[in-house]
Amino acid sequence: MFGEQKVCFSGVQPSGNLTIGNYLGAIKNFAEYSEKYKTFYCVVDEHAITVRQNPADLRRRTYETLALYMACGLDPEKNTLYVQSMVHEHAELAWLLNCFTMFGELSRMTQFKDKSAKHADNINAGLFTYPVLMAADILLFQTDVVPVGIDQKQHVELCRDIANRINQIYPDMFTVPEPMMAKSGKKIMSLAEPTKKMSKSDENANAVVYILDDKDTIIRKFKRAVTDSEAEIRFSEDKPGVSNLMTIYSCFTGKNYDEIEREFAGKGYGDFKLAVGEATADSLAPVQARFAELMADKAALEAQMKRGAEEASYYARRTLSKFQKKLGFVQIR
Ligand code: AQP
Repeated sequence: MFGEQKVCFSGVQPSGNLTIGNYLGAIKNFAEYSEKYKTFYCVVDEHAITVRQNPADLRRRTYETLALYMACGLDPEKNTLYVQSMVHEHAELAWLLNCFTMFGELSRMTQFKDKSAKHADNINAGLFTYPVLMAADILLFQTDVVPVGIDQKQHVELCRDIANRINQIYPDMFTVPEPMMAKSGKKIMSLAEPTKKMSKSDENANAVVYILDDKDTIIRKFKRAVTDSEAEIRFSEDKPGVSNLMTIYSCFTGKNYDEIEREFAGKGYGDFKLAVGEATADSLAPVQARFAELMADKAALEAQMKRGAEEASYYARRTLSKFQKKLGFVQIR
């Protein structure tokens, strides 16, 4: 909370091409918060380097992620849109928070366990302390709500624990944030292994639908999606593949599961998969068209990066300096 206004913060890593999981679980919902909250949406490039990145790809994806924010309806006049590494207070606050975060807490983070299994040759300290940087991202803006997919809920809970711990020592230092999850779409699953989350860094491109995939590719990927041996379109825990497709269809069409079951009663998976592909492609088409326009004007994106970083820094500086003062750091202005 800054003054009377409640704050919303979220971020997306430019660690790969963004997926419909990132879109439905996070970005699509960001715009809804602009009316009610002071919103900060960040391209979290510092998080992305916990896994090795090709520098040229990281740079390109940073522009692309910012452009996608705008293409998905985030108006830079109503939202602070910026790049994390351009606001040095993120990394500075992260160090301070490290000193209030326990080794045991970080060891319990499931994303750390998953990512260290996946990148066994590079289990770096950044991968381990990633949730502390995320806590800094959030606490820097005295954030009230954090829209995220379910995979990030554990990190927001750790952020709350860190904030509460610090507030006990230094009363009223940080606003304690709440995670906000979409009713539907908070966990979109892989098309190849529907018990696993859809991830932008998945090596199997057929398991993932990217926001920027063209219509033919989207339809082809849905046609190949793993389902089951029945031919019944029904939402059920024992039908993870079909249920995932129903969730995606529901998110893009606004229809609920009962309506979808009725719509496809007596029809086979072929018809259903085609309908999911078409609904997805048609919904993404305007985003893709706007994205192409935005990417054509690199100077405008850079101007936005600069303006966004200045706006974010103004608030970030206030929180950081308040905390430094409480900690006993000498401050001479
Ligand atoms: N499959 C998903 N379903 C719903 N929400 C999802 N999110 C990610 N995957 C899904 C949400 O998207 C936001 C941005 O995610 P991130 O860039 O911080 O990284 P992540 O959570 O680690 O997502 P990825 O796609 O799996 O990235 P990689 O492969 O680099 O690790 C978050 O709010 C996240 O919850």
